[in-house]
Amino acid sequence: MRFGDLFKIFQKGSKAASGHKGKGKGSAPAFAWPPGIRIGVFGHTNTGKTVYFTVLNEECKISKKLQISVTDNATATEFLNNYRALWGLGTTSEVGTVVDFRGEKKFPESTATEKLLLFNAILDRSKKVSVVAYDYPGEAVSIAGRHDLTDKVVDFMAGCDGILFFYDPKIIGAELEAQARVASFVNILERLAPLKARLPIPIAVVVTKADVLAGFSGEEKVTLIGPDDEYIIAEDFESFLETMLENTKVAGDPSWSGSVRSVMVKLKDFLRIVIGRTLDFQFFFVSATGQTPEKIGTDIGRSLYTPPNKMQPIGVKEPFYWLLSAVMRNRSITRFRKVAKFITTICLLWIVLYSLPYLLHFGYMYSQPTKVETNILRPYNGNIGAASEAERLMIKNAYRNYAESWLVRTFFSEFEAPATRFKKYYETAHLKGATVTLDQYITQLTAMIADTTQWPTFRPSDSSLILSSEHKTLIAAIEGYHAGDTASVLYHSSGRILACWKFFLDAVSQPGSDAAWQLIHNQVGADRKFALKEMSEAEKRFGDVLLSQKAKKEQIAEEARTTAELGGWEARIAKISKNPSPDYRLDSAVAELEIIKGQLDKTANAQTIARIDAYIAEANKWNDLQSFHYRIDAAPDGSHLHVEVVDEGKTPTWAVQEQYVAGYQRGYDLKWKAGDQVYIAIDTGLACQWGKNAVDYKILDGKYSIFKMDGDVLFDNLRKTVRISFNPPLKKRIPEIK
Ligand SMILES: Nc1nc2c(ncn2[C@@H]2O[C@H](COP(=O)(O)OP(=O)(O)OP(=O)(O)O)[C@@H](O)[C@H]2O)c(=O)[nH]1
Ligand SMILES: [Mg+2]
Repeated sequence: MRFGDLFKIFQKGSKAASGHKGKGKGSAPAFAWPPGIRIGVFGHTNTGKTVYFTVLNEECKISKKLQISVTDNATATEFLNNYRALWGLGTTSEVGTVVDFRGEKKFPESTATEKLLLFNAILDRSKKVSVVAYDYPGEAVSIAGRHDLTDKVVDFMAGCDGILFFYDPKIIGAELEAQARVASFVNILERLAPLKARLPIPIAVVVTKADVLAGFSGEEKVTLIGPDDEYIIAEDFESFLETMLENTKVAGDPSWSGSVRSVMVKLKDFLRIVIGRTLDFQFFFVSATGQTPEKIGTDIGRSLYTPPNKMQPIGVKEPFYWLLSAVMRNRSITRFRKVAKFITTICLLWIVLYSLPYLLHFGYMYSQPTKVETNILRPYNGNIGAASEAERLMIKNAYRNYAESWLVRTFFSEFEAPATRFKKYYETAHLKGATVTLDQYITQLTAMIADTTQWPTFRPSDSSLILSSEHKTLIAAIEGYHAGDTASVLYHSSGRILACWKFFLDAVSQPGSDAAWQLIHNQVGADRKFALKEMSEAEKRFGDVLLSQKAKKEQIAEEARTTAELGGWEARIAKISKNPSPDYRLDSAVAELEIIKGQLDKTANAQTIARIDAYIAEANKWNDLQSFHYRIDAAPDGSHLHVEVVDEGKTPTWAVQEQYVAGYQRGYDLKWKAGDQVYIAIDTGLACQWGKNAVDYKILDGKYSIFKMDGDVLFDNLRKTVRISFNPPLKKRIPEIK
């Protein structure tokens, strides 16, 4: 089969697949028709329908191409009666016997009632189909007047799988009648496919009684449109006519050519409707009798003929065979198209279903958490520490919703773990900063406990314990963590530290008691037993130092003894010098030395008084503005600082437009006096307003705030540390009693 042929088949198939819904379309059908391939023979009265069906049945008994076997009694009886009449076989029935004998040959009477013809047809000995055909009085389709059966016949035709239009060439001379017949068939076609829509079913013109046409010579004239000319059906009527007449079969025989032309000209209104609207079209010339019957008289409206002596049907099977083949081809193509459509739908459905999760995930869900995160953190330069609690929770929830969504868990599980990590990060982001800060407080407290000179002062006179402002601030800060969520690690850790601190204070206020130290020992041991896992390194060190202090306590007792032996005030002076706390050395120590000075004998202890005075003078210098030189040893990458010293309670103006960076060897200067506060602003990006609206601030307060600048300065929100060192070191500038 050539590619072109294949294309044609598809075009034909597509016609059948689309549009034709004749049977039972819309409202409930007015007439019920048996199932099977419905073949309509549309023919006016006397066109030879009844004779055709009879001869067809007879012909197909012995044919290989098309076999017909009648399936119901009524049809069999109808065929048999007409057959006997046409072939001139009579019957006589006596009791028990039926005998054939030669009878009068005659054509059947004009059909008076409808007859449903049911039979099975076998095409090419392989394809078996049940066929429903219909014989009826031709008047029913006449345009001239209404007939009882008109609606029924029209209904049958409208639901047909294929139609044969029977045309009687004998009426060619009757111009009006010929036109009326064409018009009534065009009516039917309009019902099948209104306007210019493609005709959904195969249609053929069957010129019956072709034996009366000049030049009709036999089988080779039966089918007009040869396989090579089929394309012309898709063109227009003029081209069609021209091609048909040029056809060698026709052209070779002038009288036949004339007959074909006159038939086609009469049918032009019909052909104009059909040509160009279908590829399933054919034109047949058939004769049921072969020879032209002899006229024997006239009846109302028609001449009477007698069938020829020998019935030699020509081309009777062809139209039926062609029509059934076309219907079946269309059916299989329709089936194929249905399967193709089904597969296409399944494929599309699969594509949509398969890509839907991807579209949803990558087109929408995937970007949701990062969008929320970016939008919230943009104003803070990406610093979560600067975001509020609600904002942090919003980001956390966005990641949680993403990670826990059904879609991600089902189809994109590899994204679940990273999203969960982000969620966890934002869950504890605030805690991380807090943990770092708490650890710093713990480390400071550990340093105080480690250094006995920083212990709270115990006054044996009234057994009172004096806590420095540093002690108080630090403990208050740690107490701040022992609030809120009682299940948090911070709550637990601060709780343990505070408990130990209480025991430590008891121990300090009972210098001679081992029991108090034993309690500390027990407490630290218990904490480690139950909570070692959640202890930070800082807390562990805190415990270590507390435990070691029991041993130190012995040492202190020893020192105390030695001091007592050395004599009162010298020992007190020595103790003062040992205390490294700037607050103590610059304030409390001065007050204490004044007291000692008052107790000393001016002449006997003149030298000592001079030493004390020198010390006090040095200490007092801190109350005046002094210059300090410092360097920034380390700071977060790309960051710079702004530093402003203000009087207590004042706010910085950030008027100095300078940026201080880590590693600048020449260092920086500032002027400071006791009570001043130091504001340090840190900027991490390029945007800089000389300290205004900085990424984070550190305010150093307290009377000797400058000492807080010496060493690590933690920026709480940023959770980054800046290391600053003074030159000369601040501790070296604290006066000593020489
Ligand atoms: N020349 C010729 N005449 C035929 C042929 N077949 C039928 N006729 C004539 O046409 C007449 C009508 O044939 P029918 O088969 O009864 O026609 P019909 O279409 O059934 O007519 P209604 O039943 O009235 O609708 C016959 O009586 C014959 O005279 C044929 O093959 N050749
Ligand atoms: Mg009839």
